[in-house]
Amino acid sequence: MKYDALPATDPEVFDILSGEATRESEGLELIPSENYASQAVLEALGTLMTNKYSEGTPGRRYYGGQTYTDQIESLAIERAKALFGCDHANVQPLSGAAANLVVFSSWLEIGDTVLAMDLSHGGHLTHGAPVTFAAKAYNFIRYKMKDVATGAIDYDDLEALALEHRPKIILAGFSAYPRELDYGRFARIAEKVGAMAMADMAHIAGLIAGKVLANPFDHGFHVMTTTTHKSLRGPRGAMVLSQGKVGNPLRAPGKTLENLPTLIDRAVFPGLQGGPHMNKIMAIAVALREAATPQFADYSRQILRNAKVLAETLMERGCQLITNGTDNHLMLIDTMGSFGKTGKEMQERLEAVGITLNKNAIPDDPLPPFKASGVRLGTPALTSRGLLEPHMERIAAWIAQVGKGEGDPDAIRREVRDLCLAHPIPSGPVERGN
Ligand code: DSN
Repeated sequence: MKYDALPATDPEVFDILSGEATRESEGLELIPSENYASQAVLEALGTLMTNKYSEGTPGRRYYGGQTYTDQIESLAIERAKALFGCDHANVQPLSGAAANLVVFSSWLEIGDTVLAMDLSHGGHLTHGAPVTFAAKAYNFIRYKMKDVATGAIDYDDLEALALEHRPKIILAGFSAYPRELDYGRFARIAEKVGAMAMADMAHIAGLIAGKVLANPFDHGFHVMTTTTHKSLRGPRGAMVLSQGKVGNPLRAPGKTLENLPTLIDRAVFPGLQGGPHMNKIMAIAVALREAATPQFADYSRQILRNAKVLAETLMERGCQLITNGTDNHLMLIDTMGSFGKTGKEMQERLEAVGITLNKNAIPDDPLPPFKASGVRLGTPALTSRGLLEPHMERIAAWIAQVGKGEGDPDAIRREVRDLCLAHPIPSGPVERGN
């Protein structure tokens, strides 16, 4: 992309931007929650829509001058509803953590119980890890994988936990779980105990949009949260999607599932946030349009094909994968078990050859999270730059070489850069304009 004013106004900032552009262009991005937004998304993000305050929802704002903010937010909402098949979308949450808190605060009273996946078994920090505000406000009960070798969840145990603790929310979702969930079973358990069925699909929203993974709404879920920048490939933001009657509490007050859309809107504003970021909402609208195309469905299929080959080749080359494979875009390597190296050490050694991934806890990890016994990796960003199955085999070989301390790191770095330069990132280089 070309920049006219920035290099002259603030050369220091432009230098930092150029550095990041080089890093992204010349290195392989394997963090499964990261991706490359398209040039169209970046253009929408960098607009004067950032100038406008617009607390409220389309048609019900607190400040004047909302003709175009109403248009763009309504467009984003309609596109989100159509893509994911739901009654309502709130596109204002600033991040996935905020979106999850929106749902909790819309539905729960302080002290109420939530049943969610344990952090070291793949759940997310915001699903009740003790360090979070939500864990201080609500009572989280955690379920785990029954069998780490396959990733299987014992749904009879889950049902027994639900019957014992009577949660108000049962949360299905993850940030480090490589297997598909049985959403129908989750929803039936939620119904049995009168709980809301909530999915956090931040990692897999693009794969649901591309129809290569199951959509929890097709299985009776009431609400889903997602970020917009992972496999969905939009700007950094989030959405809360729900079933229910839009505007209902105005006619029939109360915390009922029918009223969910309005409870969620009110939890966003005035409950937790102020003015929405309209430039970001404009970019979300663009990303949602892109995600509804046949090309995006092809992209989603390729993410899964690439992940299968990456996982299989890693295992052939001596990497122990948690659950022994993947059904989605991500995988976890037990680096202590595979190479006697902590996740931190593997992350640093791989970064030195131009491969970025993140250290990650493995189930019931004895090491602290800043060291961790594993690394997490995935294929959405690799696939966005057009890399295919044969490239996954090469990448797996580099990771295994680094793990075993084989090969010349400088030579690997050169090969990684060559591969990257042959497959540019979608938004192209950062360049000076005039
Ligand atoms: N930080 C995101 C991830 O990497 O999974 C989730 O918040």
